[in-house]
Amino acid sequence: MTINEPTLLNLTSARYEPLLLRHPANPILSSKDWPYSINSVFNAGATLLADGSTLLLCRVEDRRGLSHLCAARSQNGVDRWQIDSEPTLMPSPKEYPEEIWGIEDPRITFVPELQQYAVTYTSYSRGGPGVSLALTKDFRTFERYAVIMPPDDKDSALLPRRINGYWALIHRPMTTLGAHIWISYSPDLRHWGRHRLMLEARRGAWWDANKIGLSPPPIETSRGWLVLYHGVRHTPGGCLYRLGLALFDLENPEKCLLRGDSWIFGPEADYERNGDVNDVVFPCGYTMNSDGDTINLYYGAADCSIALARGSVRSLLGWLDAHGSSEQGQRSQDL
Ligand code: BMA
Repeated sequence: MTINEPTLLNLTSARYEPLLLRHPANPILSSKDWPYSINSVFNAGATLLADGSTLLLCRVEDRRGLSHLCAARSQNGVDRWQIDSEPTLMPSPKEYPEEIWGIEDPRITFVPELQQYAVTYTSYSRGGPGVSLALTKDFRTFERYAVIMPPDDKDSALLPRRINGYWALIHRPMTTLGAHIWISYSPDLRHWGRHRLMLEARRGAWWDANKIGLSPPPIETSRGWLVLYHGVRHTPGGCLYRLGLALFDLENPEKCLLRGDSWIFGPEADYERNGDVNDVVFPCGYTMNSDGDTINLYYGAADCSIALARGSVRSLLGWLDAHGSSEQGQRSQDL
């Protein structure tokens, strides 16, 4: 037996090197930190601002059950959060009827060409969740593009630059094929087409069977777009949300180069296992340290709080080299 041969022993999670390390201050934000009365705060988009501070655009659920977005800013991305004293982006169902049941799960992409941040979020309409887009320079005023992907669709992020002249949006429509990750292209951020399947949920007993979705926006590396995605395992005890890894071609992002077989991060800590929805880790954003390698992953824990885990892009890529395969990724191209 060589050291690289997979064995039952190294398939047990206890023997895996942890790739994402939980911050000791977790959870870093919860309802008790909020300047106004809320039910819960979770699933936050994240970005670094021009001054180097961290901005989280948090999903806040009020006590009606409807969500809005609220910005929290911190110098170190860990504590001393300055939270907007009132909601930063509220659903506006009069102008945007698709937001009647709230707005959720934002992902933030800084777009150098526009010198603006693109925020994609779920708008919860009578017809189900859809994908909406807004642009902002400062997270105080927003230019809303309204729904860009009709229901049932969510888990979306814009790539930071055009691919062959077109903007590219990753998203997760529900189709008769299942809940898979797709990519679509647009010349102007308003008209979308050339829809392609990017990564499909596996079937049967797999951890990512039946339902997957993009987690934070893809991480651009010299080897490709590194994608953290969530897989949802339906069990008799409820759903289990865990994270996996895949790598996509830089100039042809619908082409999966590598996909890991095992999940790399799942609910373990008490604040991830118990909450409004048990057993959920749900990252919507990350920031990159100045070393160009350390990522700070911000994730919703059990639909109740926001937590932070740190990892290294180099280690994530190394793990994919050791544990990923190109066949699993390639299969979705065959459909
Ligand atoms: C998903 C999304 C997330 C949520 C998760 C667990 O479908 O709606 O907002 O955190 O379910 O409830």
